[in-house]
Amino acid sequence: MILIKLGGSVVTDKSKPMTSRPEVIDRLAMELSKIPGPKIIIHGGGSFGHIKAKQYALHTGFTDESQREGICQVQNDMRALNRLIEESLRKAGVPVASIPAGAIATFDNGALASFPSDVFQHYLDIGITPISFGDVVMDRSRGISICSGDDIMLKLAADLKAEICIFVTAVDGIFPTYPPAEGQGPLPEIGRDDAVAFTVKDADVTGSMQRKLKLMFDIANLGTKVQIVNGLVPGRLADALSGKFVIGTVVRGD
Ligand code: IP8
Repeated sequence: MILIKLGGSVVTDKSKPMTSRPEVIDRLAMELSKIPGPKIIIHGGGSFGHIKAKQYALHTGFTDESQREGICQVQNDMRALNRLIEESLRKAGVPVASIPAGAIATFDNGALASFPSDVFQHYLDIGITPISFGDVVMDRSRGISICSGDDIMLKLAADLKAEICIFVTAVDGIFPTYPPAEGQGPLPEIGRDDAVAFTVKDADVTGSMQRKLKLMFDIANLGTKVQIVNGLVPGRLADALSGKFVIGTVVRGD
């Protein structure tokens, strides 16, 4: 089984509220449709999730009644983005079923506590591609949390023993320094002990690049091949899916 995360920066323009990238979504859906075999698609929030989640401080738990409006808005916006991606995949011939994390997952103190991965397996068993996404979820001790698409990736990779996890981003991979030096390519491979000089401080509501990378190392540690590819370059995802060499970064387990 292949797990694919379409990052929020690929499927949306992160700088403009509620702005999707329909041409990119359609092309990625087409690339995904060419690959036979079981796959699960997860997507991030981008400008449909992070902007309002931050505004209403939803990542800090349920602390104020005024957050109710924010919870409903962000859940609604994420479903709107999901609908666009779902429609695009269906148009490309991929039978998909949407499984929102907010409806099935619980967190406890900011960490994933329950998630019924078997539901995804049942859809796969009848040849339907499940699609889920980062969402506002109920938290047993804090009221609410933001579940990242990356949290879902780790859980599904572990429970359903994914062979390959592909993180589709808006960059070529992980670079040794940030911002990348002129003409510098991405690291072809990265391990937990390799130093990367991240300078980007404004992490979004689901954490910094370091946190995302830590989750990727955790997935790689399961024995799953983890690859980061640039979804803005036509054909990269299709090539990665078919096992061809692509520019990108492979994340090594220990
Ligand atoms: O972009 C975040 O998911 P991510 C989802 O995968 C929300 O971290 C609601 C901000």
